[in-house]
Amino acid sequence: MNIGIVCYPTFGGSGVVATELGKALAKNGHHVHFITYSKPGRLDFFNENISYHEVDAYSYPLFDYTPYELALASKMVNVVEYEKLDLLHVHYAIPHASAAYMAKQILKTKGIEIPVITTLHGTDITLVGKNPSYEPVVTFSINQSDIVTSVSEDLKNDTYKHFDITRDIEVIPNFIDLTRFSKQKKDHFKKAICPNDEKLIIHTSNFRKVKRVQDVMQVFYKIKAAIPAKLILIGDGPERQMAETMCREMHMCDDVRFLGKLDVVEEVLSVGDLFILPSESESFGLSALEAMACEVPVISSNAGGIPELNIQGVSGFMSNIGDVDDMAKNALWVLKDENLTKFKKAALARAKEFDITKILPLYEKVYKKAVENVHVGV
Ligand code: GMT
Repeated sequence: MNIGIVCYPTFGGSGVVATELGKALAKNGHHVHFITYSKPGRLDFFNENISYHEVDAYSYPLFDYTPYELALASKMVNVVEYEKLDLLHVHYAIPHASAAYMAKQILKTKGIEIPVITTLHGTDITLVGKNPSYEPVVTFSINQSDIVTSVSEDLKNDTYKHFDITRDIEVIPNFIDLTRFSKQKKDHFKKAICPNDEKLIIHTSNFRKVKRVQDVMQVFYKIKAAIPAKLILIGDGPERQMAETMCREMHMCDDVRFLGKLDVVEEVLSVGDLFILPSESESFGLSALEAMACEVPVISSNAGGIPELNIQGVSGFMSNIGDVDDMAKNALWVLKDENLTKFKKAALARAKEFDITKILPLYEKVYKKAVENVHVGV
């Protein structure tokens, strides 16, 4: 198939899922056209089945806000028409689903029927989408998509709760490429970070408020009070300064490293003993799945779709949002030498259930259905 993928090219989870999906589809023989405003981070290689179309949003002194959505819709029209796409798959509703709706209507006037598949990822529903500034457009564009998927049951339920949705939403969970995310031998790295065999705790996020990075610092403080441990934080965002200040005030700077944004997360995860994800809201928790694939058990909150991934007492533990005492207690239990190996194995076993080879056919099935329905005029 000739597939158009529209996504954010940034480090965020939805962009990662869209890019990895496109790469896997290309490997399976489809031609994938990425349409976005800059090249996605994980697309820095040549593949004959992958094309990249940059959206160039022309600005003008009159505009206080550049109308990106219009430029995106125009680019979609152009690519669908000239590359003869079979479908458009847009990731993250805002503004991709409404731009796709507009492109679809324009293409209709040219005699081209293009099915639009919208995948909901999380904050497009739980945080941003339900804001009155966007809600009517999000509701409309979800209802107008040919097929809608969400990355967890919880996100699907949230979508029905917050929007007046009149159509089915299919759940297709996020996935992991185990050929990339698997434990690598990085003993020298572990030795450099943990010279005295300390336990290594890892957190990865975009450091937004929903991630509750302050809880990561609190939990680590409590772990460190009980056993020798180090903390690595990967990523960057608005709460990083707060976390660094907390780190100084708690006198733990010698044991905490902020690595910023990193392409090779799997190399760090390979030497981790425990992953912390205390989010206030999380539709799925892709970062936790990446950790589990590298044999790192997860201490998390029980927010959103996390319980669909992390199995209580098996791949790690979940606590109520903000319950840092319980998180620290569970972390210390997992980190006990007699328990750790069992949890690491269980984390990997759970991750294998989300292997991309199992999830890719679900998307291919959706694509087939969307294209068939368009041809029979459903
Ligand atoms: O985590 C974020 O805030 C980024 C956001 C995104 O869309 O880029 O992530 C969301 O989508 C990911 C991929 O489907 C999910 O794994 C994350 O759980 C979800 N984040 C939230 O719901 C907060």
